[in-house]
Amino acid sequence: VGTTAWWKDAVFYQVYPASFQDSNGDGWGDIPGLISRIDYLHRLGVDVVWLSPMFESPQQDMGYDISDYQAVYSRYGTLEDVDQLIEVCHSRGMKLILDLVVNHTSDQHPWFKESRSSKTNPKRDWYIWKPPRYDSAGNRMPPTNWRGYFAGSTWTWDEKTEEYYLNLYGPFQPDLNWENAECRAAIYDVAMRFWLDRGVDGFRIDTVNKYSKRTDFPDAPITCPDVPHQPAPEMWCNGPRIHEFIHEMQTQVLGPYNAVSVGELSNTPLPEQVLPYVSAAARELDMVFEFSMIRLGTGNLFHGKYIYQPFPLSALKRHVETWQTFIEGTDGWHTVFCENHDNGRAVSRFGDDSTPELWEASAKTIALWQITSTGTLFLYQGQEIGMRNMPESWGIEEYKDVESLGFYNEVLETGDEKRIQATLHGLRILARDHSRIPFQWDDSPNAGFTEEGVTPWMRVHDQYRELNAAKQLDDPESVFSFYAKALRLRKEYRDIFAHGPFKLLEPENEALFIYIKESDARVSSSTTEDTDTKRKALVVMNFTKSVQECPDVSGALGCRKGEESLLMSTVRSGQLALETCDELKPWEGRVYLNF
Ligand code: TEU
Repeated sequence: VGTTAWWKDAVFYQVYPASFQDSNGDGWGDIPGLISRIDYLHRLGVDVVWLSPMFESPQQDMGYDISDYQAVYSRYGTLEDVDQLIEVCHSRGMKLILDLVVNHTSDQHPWFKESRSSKTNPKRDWYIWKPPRYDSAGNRMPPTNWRGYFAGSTWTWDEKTEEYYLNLYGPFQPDLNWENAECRAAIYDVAMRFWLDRGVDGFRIDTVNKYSKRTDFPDAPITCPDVPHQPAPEMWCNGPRIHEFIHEMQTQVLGPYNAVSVGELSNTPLPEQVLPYVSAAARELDMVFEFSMIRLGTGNLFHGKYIYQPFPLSALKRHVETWQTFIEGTDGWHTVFCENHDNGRAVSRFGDDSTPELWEASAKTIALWQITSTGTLFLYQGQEIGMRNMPESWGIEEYKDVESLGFYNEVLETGDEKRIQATLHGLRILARDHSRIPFQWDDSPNAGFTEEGVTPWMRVHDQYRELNAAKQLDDPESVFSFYAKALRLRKEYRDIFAHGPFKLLEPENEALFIYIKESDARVSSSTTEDTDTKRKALVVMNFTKSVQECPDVSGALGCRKGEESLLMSTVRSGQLALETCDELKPWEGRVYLNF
């Protein structure tokens, strides 16, 4: 009922190929391994698989440094494996989207090899080259004082042609020059049409707001006087031509192929900045990831990102409220997510994994929060079984991520012991590595991720014998079973959960997270539309480890006492006696309906 695009109700699931399932015993996940697990995803209720980069790459940023957009990194498999994955997904009524990484290539990409070969090479202008500056003592300096995402300057000196090239990320990730129309045309052809022609259904678009930089390349204000390079996301985020470029990508490629698109929109904290990307009339993107909520706990995005900043529940609720409501009354759409490959695990960051009981309760309550939220729902591999951050006891040698190590090595050089310990503490909560340890399938050696006796590329969590999918699949009370059931209910009550307007209650309450979701008449199958009998849900979640008083449910729902019904509870069945509903157990979540 209600003509809404398929991707608004679809459940997306991000697979990080290196860590999902190894099929050939090299300790590295691969596409045949993923294919062997598609039925598991189908059973969970996944409609679309988002596969993080599996392209040819030197793997210095886990495949977000691509050296050939039309080849598959050998440890992941072959082009034929991808064709088979597309076939297997489509045969189950599922879809597949790939990761489109076109802000930069690897420095090993032929385009860059040509561009750096000489100042007159036809592809010189496909990347961003600038002559050096010199300080008063005649020392060579980068063109600007900008700091990149992995610590250090955004400029790398190239001896051969004696110029710097721009790299917002690692020196091995030179930025493509989107000002060059020939370069953009090649991106659309080589990185996009090639895969759409093979049957891929769309893209998650990496760093989607960074293609248009300030072309005057000014220095950034000095905000971190103790380091030579300054945070400057305003120099390359949401730049002067970004909407022109994204609109061009839509009209030239995404639209003609009817490809679904979800953009990664970091450093864009204002709704009025986000709406232009997702307004249907603008014909840019279908939806975006906005990062304010998931960034909670990180310090200053750049220099202090891994100095952990505790935050109150009210801060999380305010971000949720902003992003649950900003599309109301507009032709925009949004996404719901709390995990991905760039962040620590939700149950460790926003829940409580300090005891098995609190871990299970908070993992389920996080599931309730996600599943009752408006927008397209994205799950990250392992979230559905409550996978946790690496044990605190693990040392820095278990962290492989170029960003984690960039920040750690930078602080190590300062010799500031206090800051070093603070950075390690922050990494133990926030590092991108936590979401990249091998998927815990079962209690066999290496958690069933790879064969016994093989050393996986990252260490398997010590707790895999207790926390694994096999243990949960047939337990009706497990985190997995809760997700599967809740996903079905999200579909059944899509007018309320996936589409309905959000209203936060008790915003300053630092223990309870309570909101009302109403039915969106445009997609509702029920006929009663007058306001007081409009279908509504009340979501009540205890975000603490202590018992809390339950609010007045019928009052909040605006219905007569006893008319409300309990749709979902995170408490194991049999433990919840309705007559004691005036108390919420630690990390208990409930969803009531007013019908
Ligand atoms: O992330 C872009 C991005 O902004 C993140 O790098 C995030 O801001 C961060 O972790 C630094 O603060 C995308 C990919 O998701 C990430 O894995 C890649 O490392 C990055 O782009 C470069 O391609």
